[in-house]
Amino acid sequence: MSEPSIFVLNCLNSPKATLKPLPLEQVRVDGYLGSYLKKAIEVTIPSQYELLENTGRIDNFRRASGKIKTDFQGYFFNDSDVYKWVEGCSYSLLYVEEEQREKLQSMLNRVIEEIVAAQDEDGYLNTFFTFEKKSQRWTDLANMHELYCAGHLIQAAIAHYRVTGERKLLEAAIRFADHIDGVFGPSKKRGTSGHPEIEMALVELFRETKDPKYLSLANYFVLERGNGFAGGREYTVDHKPFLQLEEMTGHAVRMLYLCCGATDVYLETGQSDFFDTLSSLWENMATKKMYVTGGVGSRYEGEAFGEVYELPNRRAYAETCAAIANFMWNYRMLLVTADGKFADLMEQVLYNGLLSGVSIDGKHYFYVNPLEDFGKHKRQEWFKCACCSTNLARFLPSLPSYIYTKSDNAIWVHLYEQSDCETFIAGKKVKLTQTTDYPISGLVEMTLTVEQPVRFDLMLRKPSWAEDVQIRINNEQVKSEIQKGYIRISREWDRTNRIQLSIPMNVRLIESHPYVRENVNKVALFRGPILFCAEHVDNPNIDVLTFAVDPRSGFEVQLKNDPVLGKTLFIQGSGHHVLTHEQLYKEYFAGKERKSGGITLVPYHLWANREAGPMVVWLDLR
Ligand code: FUB
Ligand code: ZN
Repeated sequence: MSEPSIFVLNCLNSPKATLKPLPLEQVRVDGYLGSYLKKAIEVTIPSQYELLENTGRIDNFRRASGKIKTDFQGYFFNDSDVYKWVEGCSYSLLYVEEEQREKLQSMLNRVIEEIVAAQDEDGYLNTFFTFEKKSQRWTDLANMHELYCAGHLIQAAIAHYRVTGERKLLEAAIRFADHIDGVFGPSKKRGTSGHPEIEMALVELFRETKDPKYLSLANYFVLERGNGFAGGREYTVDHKPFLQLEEMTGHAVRMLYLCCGATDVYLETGQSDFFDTLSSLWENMATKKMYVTGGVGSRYEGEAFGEVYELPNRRAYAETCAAIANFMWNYRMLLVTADGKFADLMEQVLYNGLLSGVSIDGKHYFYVNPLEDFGKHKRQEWFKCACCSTNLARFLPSLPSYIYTKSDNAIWVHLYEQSDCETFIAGKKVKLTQTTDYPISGLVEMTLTVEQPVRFDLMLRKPSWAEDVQIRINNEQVKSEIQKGYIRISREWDRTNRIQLSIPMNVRLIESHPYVRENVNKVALFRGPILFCAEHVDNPNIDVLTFAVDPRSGFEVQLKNDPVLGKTLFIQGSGHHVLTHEQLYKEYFAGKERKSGGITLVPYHLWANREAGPMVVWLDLR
């Protein structure tokens, strides 16, 4: 067997990577997140293959290679959906038994054959810019997504090569990357993409091939922003040079993909001004522009970040792609810094504004993730712009990557999840197993096995929301030191060690900054990392939108087996219901009639899987 080497990000040799990812082959995930992974492989990936065929996305490649004569179908950036699916399907091959692997492999081979056949002699590959549109190549970088699609191709090809060892798609991606490198640069055609994405892809291609020209090109594309080549607009993050950015503005996915790419460049080059810019952008987003779900991009108009504290609930945009991008950026910042605040945010967005994007059946999606609704917002099987659905198809199969990392003399646990991993620390083979139903309970039983007694650190994330995390090692309570959000356990480990972690999972009431005017005098309920909401289907006799919760009467948590949602936590609270008037405006009257009663809440990421009806996250306070 060859050395495990399948990384989503291979930054083992990146000078600024404090933490190193573990290869996917060394991690098995089998709990709450594992159920999403399994569904992605069994349902999402195969069903999306059919949709890619039925919506003409794969035919666009057949058309470009001259195999069929039809019109181009759909949006000009539809190639990217196929590439994202290839990336997710490639990772999926790792986790399945032979029969399923053969099925996935044959879908993948068919798609890859069509992609490769559509490539031009000179390496160019984009099915929109063929035939009569050929002369328009690279003429509208601000709007036409050629570099964006190229980025997704490169990422898909690297994933496919890493999983299968087959070079066909990788060679095509390299030919296209070389073509791009031949066109763009400071002394060639100047330009940068209206939709970032190519930057992180080129850095990964540098990591894969070791050819420094790809890193230089990525660096160039980041630094060429602000010179008007991508439209000069805030929307395309071309209004200022990257190093002068201070605020998260413009199109959220574009902004976040740029931050991911710039962090990747920093991981390799260590240019400190990159990191300073990224840190202040992160502060701006995490403290002033992010929903409690971890979702970002509050405006429909331009799918964009709003002003500071502009976080409307019903009109929240919070695109699923932006949640995925937020996770991806925080993961990169975590690799640089080993600071738990980034892993906290990964967890926050994952369990709330990201998993909300996919239905419990694995084949319906949200593009937009509001925090309040009148009952009209429903999951869809597909979208004309399918960016979010296919982004979920590529992201979910990469989940095992984010649970553990290692550093010179430590193994790190970032996410609690039934799982195990194997790696070498201090030259010794180490196996770590987590047995837990987290986030249903906060109890995590770990077994750490080493070949021979050896000294190293076990770094366990202490969620910032958990006051008092208890740890027992081999049945003894231990005192531990906290280092940037991680519990550091430093010792010589016996061959077998039992670690028990108890994370308090009490119901927590969260309020927002008073400048988020919509949330004044309201609270949101969390239990552990999970944000709850109230849906009409669990509360048929009350109006959830106007219910006022009374925190003094306490909350009860129940684990129930819901026919649609499966094993699910519900929170019961009580309060009162104001019997409101029907008029839009009327003379104020203080002595409103109130009716006491209860309210049931369900994890936000599970909403809209059952009967449609109003939903609310921020509850009025009694
Ligand atoms: O433009 C490509 C993708 O489509 C963006 O990332 C999404 O926001 C959607 O507009
Ligand atoms: Zn999207």
